[in-house]
Amino acid sequence: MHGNRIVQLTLLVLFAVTLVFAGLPAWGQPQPGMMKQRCMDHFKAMDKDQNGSLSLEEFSAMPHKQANPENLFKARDTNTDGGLSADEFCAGPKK
Ligand SMILES: [Ca+2]
Ligand SMILES: [Ca+2]
Repeated sequence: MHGNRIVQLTLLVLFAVTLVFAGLPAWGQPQPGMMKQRCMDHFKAMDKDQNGSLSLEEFSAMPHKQANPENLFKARDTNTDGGLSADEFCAGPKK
């Protein structure tokens, strides 16, 4: 039936439009949770012994643009316990 085909086409277009609009927010600016998640993945990849803390050695294994990873490490070690927790690592250097 000719009419049936138009209904099917309309439904298909509506479906496609819904998909695009549902997907748009994800393609827009990064959501705060996504940035954190990416940082956590990074942290886990660097935590070689997986004790939930980055030692200076583990931190230094990351290729840094700066010549002195120890300074970067100390700037992030907020509680100065000699290890970086995921929170310390993701929070970035202290002010
Ligand atoms: Ca570790
Ligand atoms: Ca620490």
